[in-house]
Formats: sequence, C-alpha cells, structure tokens
Amino acid sequence: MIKVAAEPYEFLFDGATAALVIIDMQRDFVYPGGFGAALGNDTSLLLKAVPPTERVLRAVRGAGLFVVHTREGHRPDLADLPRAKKLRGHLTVGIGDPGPMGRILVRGEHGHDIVDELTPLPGEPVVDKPGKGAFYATDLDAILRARGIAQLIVCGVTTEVCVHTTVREANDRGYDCLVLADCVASYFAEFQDVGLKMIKAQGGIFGWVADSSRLIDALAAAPQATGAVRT
Ligand code: TIU
Repeated sequence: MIKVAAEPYEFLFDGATAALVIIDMQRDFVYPGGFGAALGNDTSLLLKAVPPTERVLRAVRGAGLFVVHTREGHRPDLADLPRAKKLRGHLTVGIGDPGPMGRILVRGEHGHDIVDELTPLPGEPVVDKPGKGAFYATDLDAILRARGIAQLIVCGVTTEVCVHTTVREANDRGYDCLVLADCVASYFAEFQDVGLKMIKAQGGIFGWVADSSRLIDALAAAPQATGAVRT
C-alpha cells in the first residue's frame, strides 16, 4: 500500500486499484471568453491549479496508475442541455452561444477541450458529462469498476462545484477520494477554503485532502506502484 500524509488522516491506496481523475480542466473554465467568464468570474484564479496538476499527471503516469479525464459540456444540437441550465443566470452569452473559443461548453469546440498542459494520452478515457457530477449520465462508474478501481485521486475545477459534486457521488458509490488541495481551484477564495474543509471534516465525511507534493513524495517512495511502470 502507498501511504499519503493527508487530512484527516493517512490516505492508503494500492496503485493497481487507484485512479487519477482530472475534472473539467477545460479552456472554457480556465481562460477568458469561455463559460467561466460568461458567468462573471475571474478565470485567472483557476490557472494556478494547472502546473501542480501537470506535475501530478507526470508522476502518476510514471507510476503506471490509471488516468481518467472529464469534460463538462453538451451535444452540438444541445439536445442534452436542460432548459433550467440554459436559462440559469440570465446570461447574455451562455451555453451554445458563439465565443472566442467556439460555442460555449459545446463538445468538439476548442473551448470545450482540455488545456494543452493536461492533454490526455491514448488509453486515458475522456468522460463527457452534461452535469456537474462526473457520475451523472456517464459511463465513469462502469469504466472504474471494470478495472477494479476503489480509490480516486482527484484534481480539477471548480472545487465547490464539479469537484465537490463528483467526490460526493463517488463517496456514495463506495470510492475513497483523495482531493489534492493545490490541484483544485475555485473562482472564490472562501469557497476553495471551506470546500476543502467540508471534505475532510467529521473524520473525512466524504474524503481526504492533501497537497500534491505529499502524493508525489509517496509515489517516489514506491516506484513500483502498479507493476506496470511506463517508460
Ligand atoms: N461555475 C463553476 O464554478 N463550475 C462549473 O460550472 N463547472 C465545473 O465546476 N466544472
């Protein structure tokens, strides 16, 4: 077992049954001109999670762990876009409308895709999700169960929206989740802070929290994490 110094206590995982899940690291959330900006947010706050997530991705790939990426978005015909989601916020430019990175939050558009630094490799599933949670209306649970995955290491944006929703969904499905504090980000400093506290409170009510350096240290101390180390 690999041991990560975490809160509220040590997170233990087996490299063969753990996966890195990177939530919605899409241009639409982290760059100006996308969905995050359309909602009135300062997108630059999210960019700080990208370099540490890149380091984690490199370490996890090196250790041979399974990696899954998710993207929030909708079909080009918007047939899967709930009316409530389209209308929410009374946005002048919203989901499906043209923007500088293409149609906002629409699959196949430049803005909908994952940032260059975290581009998925062949063999790393990309799960497209219409909602905030990565388990709702997706095959994520089937993908994880098919490989016997029991523990998730979670990065992505935003902390209190898609990361929280996904970790709560995962917890109820029996997965242990370690959220990497510096690899998740919010448009709101106070939500980042309290969002992480909510995960690890009450004895880890729905997960663990650690800085990414703790995971990287733990993987370095256990180079044969899965027996399938990539070269
Ligand atoms: N608005 C916001 O904070 N987040 C989202 O809409 N989606 C995700 O968190 N991915």
